[in-house]
Amino acid sequence: MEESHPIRETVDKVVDKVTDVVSGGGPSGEIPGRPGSRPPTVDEPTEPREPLPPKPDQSGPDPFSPTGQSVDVSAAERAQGGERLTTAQGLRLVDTDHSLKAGPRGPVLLQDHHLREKIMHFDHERIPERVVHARGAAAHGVFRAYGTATTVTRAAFLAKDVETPVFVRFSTVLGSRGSADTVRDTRGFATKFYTGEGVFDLVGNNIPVFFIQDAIKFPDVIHAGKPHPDREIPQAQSAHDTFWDFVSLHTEATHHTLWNMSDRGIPRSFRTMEGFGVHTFRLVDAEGATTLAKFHWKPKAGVHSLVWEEAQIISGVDPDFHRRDLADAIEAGAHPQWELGIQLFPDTPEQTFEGIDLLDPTKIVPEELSPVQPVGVLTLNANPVNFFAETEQVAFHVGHLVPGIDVTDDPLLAGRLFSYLDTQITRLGGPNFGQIPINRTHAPVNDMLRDGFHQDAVHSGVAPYKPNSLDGGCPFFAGQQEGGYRETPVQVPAARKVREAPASYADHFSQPRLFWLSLTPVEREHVIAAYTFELGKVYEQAIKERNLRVLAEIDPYLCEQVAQGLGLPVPKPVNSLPSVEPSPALSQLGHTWPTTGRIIGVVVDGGGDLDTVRAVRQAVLDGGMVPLIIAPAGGVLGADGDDPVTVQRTFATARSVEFDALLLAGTPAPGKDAYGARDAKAGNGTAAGARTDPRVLLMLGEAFRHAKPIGGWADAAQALTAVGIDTDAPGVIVQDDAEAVLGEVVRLLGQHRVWERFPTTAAVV
Ligand code: HDE
Repeated sequence: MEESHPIRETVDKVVDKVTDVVSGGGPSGEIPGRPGSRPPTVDEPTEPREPLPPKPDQSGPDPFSPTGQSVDVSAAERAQGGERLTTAQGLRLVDTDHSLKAGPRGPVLLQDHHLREKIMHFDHERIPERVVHARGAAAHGVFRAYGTATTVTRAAFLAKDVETPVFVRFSTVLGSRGSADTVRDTRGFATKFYTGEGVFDLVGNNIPVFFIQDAIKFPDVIHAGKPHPDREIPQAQSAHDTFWDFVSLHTEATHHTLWNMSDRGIPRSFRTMEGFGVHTFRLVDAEGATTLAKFHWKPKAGVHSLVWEEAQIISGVDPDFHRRDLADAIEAGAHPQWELGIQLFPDTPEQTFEGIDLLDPTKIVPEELSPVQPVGVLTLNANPVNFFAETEQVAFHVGHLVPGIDVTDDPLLAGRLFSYLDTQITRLGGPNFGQIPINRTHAPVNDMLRDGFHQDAVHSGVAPYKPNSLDGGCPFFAGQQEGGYRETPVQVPAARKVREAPASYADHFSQPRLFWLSLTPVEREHVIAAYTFELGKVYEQAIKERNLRVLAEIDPYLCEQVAQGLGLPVPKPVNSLPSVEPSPALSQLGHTWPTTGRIIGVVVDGGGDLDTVRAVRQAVLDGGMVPLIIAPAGGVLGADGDDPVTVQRTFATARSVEFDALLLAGTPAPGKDAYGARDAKAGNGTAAGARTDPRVLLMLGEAFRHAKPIGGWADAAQALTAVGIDTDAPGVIVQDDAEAVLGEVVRLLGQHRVWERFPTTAAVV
């Protein structure tokens, strides 16, 4: 479905003006990844021209004033202007490559104001990265409400067919800004809705529970997860002593940790992640009646994860895997979509549902007990124009609420309500971060807040206080009818001041067991492998043993298998295993999903039947997927004909992990660079008798191990046999008819992986 972003039209018009110089058409039908909106020339350009517009798939923050007033310029017009290089003050410059010197070999002069300004600005280009969630990627989009939530909330943006612009930022939690995307970690899923009633931020994660039940422990859990403070290793991962020390001493972390060790900790892409608001919120309808609710984002593409070996290879081969995937998908027109859903619970004084404490953020409510009811659809349809201005400077806050949505007394949420404003003071340099374009509300602002660093608004009037007479008493309060926000007058039980948690918070193991039992055998194998890997990286024996004791409280088989991998004795559980009902909805397997935006690698040799390759390539594009041609060398194939085929990857640059499925147009002979000194992946590739390029064999072996569909035609069977893959193995399709092969491969892709390739041990079945 094609959704249009509000300022997309303007950008499109600007782009139209330069279509005569832009090679190719729009984004669809093209291979994503073109770096600019106009291809470069080989020679350094010599003719002055206006700055280039953004690419057609990109869009900046909507044009609103610092006080939420609409501004009648396009985002493109708010970028740099003029065709000549200037200083920050607009002074035109004749040179920026040489400092002002007393002679060509003389000392640099202090009077060089241009050098001084240029270096001063550069010296201050960086701002502190987020203390958590530093690594992220974002996109613009639109949220369209179904109207199904109006029975429980008066939030105007949830009324039928209302369209609200949004900006969504995905992130990892532990790593620094430059860390790899595919590490095992929780992912952030933060959405800024620019509603007509003010900004609403839904700042969630891809895991529905959290490590701790009280915000006061947040610095502790993060200190434990971050790299060790002495050597600053390891980066962006939990496989180290301090993390496992913490989670085994605070067993409330067991549920979240188990999710991290499951496939949810290594998503295939942001597009295939669920999102969760985690806390219980309070919805308020037009009459003031309240309902408790949990928010869920359901990806239309289905929940899909990497396998661990893939994740590790990608960390080296393409550390930007997730951000590239998101940007490429949007550029290719495969706009990712999620449905927003809510689970609803009666707002009773106990704030529990079926015995589950709704204020405990380490607990879920299984969908089988309370279904997720869809309330609208989110479509991401534009990439940011500038990463720093938008993705880096966006500031989310759980306290950005709109009428109809209120918070509850979850103590973790309370800490967050303080934290998200506080952190921006350091990160974005003062209290006016709400005026940075990406953070600007689309609702008029009249707040009586004044001055401060980076004040962009020019406030008029002399009486920013209330009541006043000098400014005519303005601004006035809003009654509820005018959209005034009123906190729900919830009854607070009479109590003593204590530093204590409610008794129900002491149950740390029933829901981890519920999650474990809800997984399919192959998903459980992955959990066992993840614990064994991570605890295997722990140095201290005592910490490993303590974590095995935690696993004993979840499941004996899980504990025994991990203990076996660690070479340690199996502890007995202290408590009897809780009896719980599994929730099949928690498994990622067993469904079929759309394949839009999936990536298919097509391995070709230099010669061969190009017409078939062209036809397959077109069929992949027509199916909304991305074909990447992998050949012995770069450039184009069939350059002398009318329809040359551009090569996207070579045997030297390609690695199986980039592709969701592989197609083999025959068996390519060793390329000219297929020898170890040039490309170690090739090993001794040109050894006498080698008939297939060894890099292709490596790709096939990995794709097979990672349970990806593999198809082939012509003499493809030869390469498969050379690497020891049975052509009758599950998910291996070799036939003469290439398009039939593609059809079957795409069908298998709909199930995400060829799961039959992962036989499981009998005991977990
Ligand atoms: Fe955050 N968290 N958090 N968090 N969080 C931040 O805010 C914090 C928690 C989440 O893309 C920070 O602007 C505390 C739960 C996301 O910009 C900071 C506590 C959940 C993002 C902060 C939590 C989240 C953040 C760092 C415990 C899921 C990235 C920079 C009480 C429901 C947003 C910033 C983005 C970011 C504090 C727990 C999600 C320091 C104190 C639970 C997705 O304010």
